[in-house]
Amino acid sequence: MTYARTIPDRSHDLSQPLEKLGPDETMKANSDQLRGTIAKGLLDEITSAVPGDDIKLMKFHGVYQQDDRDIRDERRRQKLEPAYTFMARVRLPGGVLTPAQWLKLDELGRAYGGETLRLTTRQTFQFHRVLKRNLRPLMRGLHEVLLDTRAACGDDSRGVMCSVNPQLSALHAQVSALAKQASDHAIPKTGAYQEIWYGEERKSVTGAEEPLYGRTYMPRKFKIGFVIPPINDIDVYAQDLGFIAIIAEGKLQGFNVAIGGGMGRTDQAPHTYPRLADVIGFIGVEHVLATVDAVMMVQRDYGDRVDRGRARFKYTIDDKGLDWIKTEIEARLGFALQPARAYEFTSNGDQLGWTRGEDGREHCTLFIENGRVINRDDWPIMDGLREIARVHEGTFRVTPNQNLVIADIAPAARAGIEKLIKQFGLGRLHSGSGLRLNSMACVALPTCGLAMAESERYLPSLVGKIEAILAAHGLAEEPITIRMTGCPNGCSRPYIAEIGLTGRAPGKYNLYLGGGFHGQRLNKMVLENVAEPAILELLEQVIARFAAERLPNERFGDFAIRAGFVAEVTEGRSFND
Ligand code: SRM
Ligand code: SF4
Repeated sequence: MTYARTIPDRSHDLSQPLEKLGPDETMKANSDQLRGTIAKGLLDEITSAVPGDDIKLMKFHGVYQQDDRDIRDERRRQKLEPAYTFMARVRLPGGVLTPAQWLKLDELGRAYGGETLRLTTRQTFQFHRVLKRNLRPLMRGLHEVLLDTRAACGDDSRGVMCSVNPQLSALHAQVSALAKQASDHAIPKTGAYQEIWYGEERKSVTGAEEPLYGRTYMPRKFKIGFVIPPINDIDVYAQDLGFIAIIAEGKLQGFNVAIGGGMGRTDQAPHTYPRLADVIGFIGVEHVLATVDAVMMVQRDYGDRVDRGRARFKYTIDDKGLDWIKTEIEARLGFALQPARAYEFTSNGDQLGWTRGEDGREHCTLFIENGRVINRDDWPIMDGLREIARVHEGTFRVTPNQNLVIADIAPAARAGIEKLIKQFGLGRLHSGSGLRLNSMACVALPTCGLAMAESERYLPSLVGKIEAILAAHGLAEEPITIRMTGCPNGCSRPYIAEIGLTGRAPGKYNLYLGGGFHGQRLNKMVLENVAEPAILELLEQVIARFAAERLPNERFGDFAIRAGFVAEVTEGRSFND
């Protein structure tokens, strides 16, 4: 698809003077298009941290400064600076990568990332515990295999998601190519990244260095995703801008456009809330990039630049009104959206195990619990995947549920891959219960600076206890979505799970029930700030009644509402407070 940006840049014409906006706006505007003093700070050997605003600016480069929270207090007692390291997030539109790229990620993870890789809920990889001095070698290593970390974080267009959908080979190729194009199109264009990380000379540019973003970039992060029904694996209603593929007679007709999804909220701040996206119309395939521009420009121009807590697109839409926003988008597009077309979702999970695409190629989706790729004592997951990457001739796809598809396997090569899966025990990964196979946890402690409670390190054991209850009621195989986070920010999209848990304090969680099985309905809080015994006690009651009273094919989340465990949940948008 070719598309030339023609819409005039308005970003320097902010609605208010810079000094009246939030401090982050001044920081961005004064950063010399994301350069700041990052290059200098990387060379300072006195501290393992970077100074001041560079911490925030580095996010636009996909890098977060963190410290090991497990030893934070001990270091403070010893009067040592915190154990600073960095998280680096790869930009991987649609989660597709080659075996050569896998091997490089594996090598870099072993060398600089604590011998582990983390698959994320937006289909990419994170390296944790990278020392400051290793950041440049890491970035250059990624560059060798045409990967980067640009805009993986920051107030810009984040990692663009795309359904993995192994069976629909041709459609997947078409839509995932669009996701890649959208990502390349929407990320910042500043040369800062190449200068800082690859050591390139600054190039002179004619005109604005950032035609779309100007000096102040977006008011907040902006998330785009493409979904191919019937599997809503990307949770399209959680995206700021979602494209829902409309297929007729096996051909891509275009996309329904959904706007205004988002998960983040703050406890006891009812003006912050998760929100599901609204479908506002249909566009042809040729209008995808123009729609990306139009929607981003509306948010760029009208998003809240004073209060970051209200700066996501969902709040702009609620403050201005959906019709008003739609009119603004259409004005920038220069045409009216067509009426939305019919589509249907059936689930938001992954189809695990082997599937065959319409072109005869084989695909194997492996369950990777909470996306953690690591060698455990008796279970060398990282080694196993490296061996597969050494012989595999297709691609890998990271799924939005933190799982991994070994994709595009020629039928003759299947036996070899199966042998390796068996040899390294990777098949063990998908022998779990229906609950475990539909579980997701965010990273949380010890690296996430915002975590209030454990998530990735705790969910597997909690799931084990719920599994025992399910098994006692004959429901071990029942697919139920459960998602946990260490704080209310919602990184594992817990507010659309059938069972959602968000951390409040060490060992304490809010429990949510009633989310829709295909991501169509927000759940509702049923217990606030409680520990494991209370969580298990309530779940025992709901599960026992579900086993006894469910209707044919009734989902756990639907039952929790019908049985009255969850009050007042409406289809579509609903708020938790
Ligand atoms: Fe997230 C911040 C991890 C997906 C909502 N998220 C963070 C940070 C960077 C913490 C920070 O700001 O210091 C976490 C880093 C932890 C660590 O140590 O690695 C973090 N988010 C993650 C990941 C790795 C979770 C995971 O276990 O997979 C996911 C990486 C995605 C990626 O590859 O790009 C991740 N985060 C999400 C999602 C899910 C999604 O996008 O589909 C959401 C909810 C959707 C949304 O944005 O509304 C999400 N993360 C947040 C928020 C709340 C934003 C808000 O609007 O309020 C924050 C906090 C913030 O931005 O201020 C946050
Ligand atoms: Fe950290 Fe909270 Fe996101 Fe979990 S949900 S990774 S604790 S910001």
